[in-house]
Amino acid sequence: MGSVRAVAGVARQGEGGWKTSQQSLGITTGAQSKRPARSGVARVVSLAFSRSSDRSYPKEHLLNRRAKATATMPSYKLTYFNITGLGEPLRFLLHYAGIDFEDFRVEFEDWPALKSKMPMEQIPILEIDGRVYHQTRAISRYLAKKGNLYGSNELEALEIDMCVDDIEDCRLYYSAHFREQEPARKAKLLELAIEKTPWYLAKFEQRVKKNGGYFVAGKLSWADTHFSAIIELISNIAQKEFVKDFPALDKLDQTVRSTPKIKAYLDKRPHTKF
Ligand SMILES: N[C@@H](CCC(=O)N[C@@H](CS)C(=O)NCC(=O)O)C(=O)O
Repeated sequence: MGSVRAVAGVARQGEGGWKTSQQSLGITTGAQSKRPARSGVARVVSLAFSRSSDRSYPKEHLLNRRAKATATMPSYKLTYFNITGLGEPLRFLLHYAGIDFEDFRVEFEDWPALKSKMPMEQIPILEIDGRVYHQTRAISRYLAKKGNLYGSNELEALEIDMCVDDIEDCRLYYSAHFREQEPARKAKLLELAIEKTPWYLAKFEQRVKKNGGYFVAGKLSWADTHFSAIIELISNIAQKEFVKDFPALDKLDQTVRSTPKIKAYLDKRPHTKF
């Protein structure tokens, strides 16, 4: 653990808003996890590594047995980059469900040292009582059940999954652009993503209009929260406010963003480019 230190700018959300703190290393202690869950409260921390020889991600981050043994409420820790990206749909769900969690934000320069410690060498991961879970959509389903955002029956759940996968199909064009290193190909991939997006959004617009203003069954589900998080991401990458051309989607996005717990998070979240 000696190789890890909390950094300046580490932020903690308390009643007075975001506060810097040197205290948190992003490790959930037994004492912390005894605290009863507070609605929609997250601690945001960043991780930095010293330049010493041991640059490993401490085991305590991944498996905190002490926390597990002493917790009265499950402890949740989300690890993702300090951007919206694939972390944001999970942050929306955690806040919406009123789950007290640690919002652990990794700086890009620290990622190489952390990568090999992750189950699939990628993030986001969610630790629940020190156990590590990965894959955004798998975690989302778990959280959506906690927040009652996964439909009222199996067929609604199927429809929600279907919509999320459609949203992901659209996002993947941006992911291809993001991953490409060669400048000309990168620019071409962004062009392609921007060209494809309205086709997806037109389909989504029809669906949302038909379903009473939501993706599925006339009520809020994690398809809606996922959409809102992803449309923000791709709009920022493309520098284009796509939803303005799609009134039903625009309204749905505002509905998601004005749900009290998501709004409270949005009002206080760190400002990031993506
Ligand atoms: N299928 C995974 C994809 C995760 C993923 O693509 N993570 C990216 C960030 S959005 C990542 O870790 N990139 C760094 C890397 O691959 O080294 C999921 O949905 O969680």
